Amino acid sequence: MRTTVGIIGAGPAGLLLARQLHLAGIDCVVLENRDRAYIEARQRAGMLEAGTVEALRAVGAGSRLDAEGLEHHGIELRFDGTSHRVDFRALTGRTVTVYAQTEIVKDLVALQLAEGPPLFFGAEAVAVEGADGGSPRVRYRHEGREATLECDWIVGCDGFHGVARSAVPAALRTTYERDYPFSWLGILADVAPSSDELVYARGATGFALLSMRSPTVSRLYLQVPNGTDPADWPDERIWDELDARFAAGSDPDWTLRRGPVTSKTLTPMRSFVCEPMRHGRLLLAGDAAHIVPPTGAKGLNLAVFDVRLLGRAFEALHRTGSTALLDAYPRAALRRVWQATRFSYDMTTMLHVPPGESDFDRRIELTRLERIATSRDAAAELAAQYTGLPLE
Ligand code: RFL
Ligand code: PHB
Repeated sequence: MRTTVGIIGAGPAGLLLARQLHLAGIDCVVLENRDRAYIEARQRAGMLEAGTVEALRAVGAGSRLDAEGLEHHGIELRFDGTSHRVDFRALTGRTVTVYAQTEIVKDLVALQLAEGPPLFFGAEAVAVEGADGGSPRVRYRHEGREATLECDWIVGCDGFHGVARSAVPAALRTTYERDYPFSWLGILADVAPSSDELVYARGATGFALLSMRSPTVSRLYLQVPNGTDPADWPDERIWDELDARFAAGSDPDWTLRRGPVTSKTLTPMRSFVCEPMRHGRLLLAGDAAHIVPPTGAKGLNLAVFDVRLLGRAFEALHRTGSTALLDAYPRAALRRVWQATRFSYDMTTMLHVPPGESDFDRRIELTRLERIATSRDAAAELAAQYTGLPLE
């Protein structure tokens, strides 16, 4: 098989890129090692920057998002017995939208299966070869057979555990990494969200986040030790701990609504950046090149930002023959990646309680939160980062 752009991975990055290329008249093929049901059910992100919403609309994937997405004008920070609202609209003029990653994937898969380009499920890329020459190729396994996809360009959108990154020779690759001494236990519950906006809480015993998927489904997260077995957390224990961490908002009437828990997952927290994001005719995008802890709600938004740059770069190449934008891609993408990495790190360290935290460290983190709660300048910086920095 032969194509212009071979895309590995049908997560949000690979699917959106395929759609952009298809609309620009550039042919491509997407290889995805899982099946459709699996990728459409994988519970992950929920909070979209305005630029992400625009990118989805621009490729014709905005109709359900516009009908069902929940526009949010701010978030609430709770710590030290008080609640503070960060008003994004007042501080930046921008808003964010709650719309689940599962729904974005469903919308993009439906479009691609209806209109093309080819999307192969159960197609596992095993190696990227020839990236530094003129004829790169992906070797993959599909329906029990080994096959080769010959390409002009390859884009690795295969997530953190994919194979594309390893095709950048180790001697040319630098990785920056930080693990955190805690994980998130995430639940979905069939109950109306207890707040109209997201609540990020630093309780005495750790972090908790109240988010949502719809007016009838809540998404909640709880900081737990690394290696926690979700089976050790029966529903009652989760609700009691969430209650304790969300307690003590300024509103005495606030209560956490409980309901049937329909899913429980554990997510370790990691910061990871791989440089460069290009090797010859191989480009990396999304989680294949970088991971942020989810506290800043940036992972999916960064993946979308990467492929917006790539979409424009391939379009320019197609129209004018110039690779200038492709050449500029790694630097442009990494500038934003590092901003988001710093922001996610700050949100994570400020809101979590690491094991053995000293009194001094606790006071420092509370002081950072208090500054955001009392200074328009400090709140505006959080709001600018959370709602998304401008495209350039
Ligand atoms: P994905 O979504 O991991 O997709 C990669 C795809 O590649 C496939 N694949 C392969 N295919 C073929 N051959 C191979 N060898 C392959 N190896 C892998 C995989 O099956 C998969 O389909 O990467 P992509 O597209 O870069 O998208 C990134 C996002 O998924 C991720 O950054 C976000 O989910 C992160 N994230 C959040 N991001 C936000 O912007 N806002 C949020 O609110 C937010 N919340 C979250 C999150 C991630 C979380 N978890 C579970 C890590 C909350 C959580 C709990
Ligand atoms: C989510 O709704 O899953 C979500 C929202 C905000 C975050 C992380 C996850 O920071």
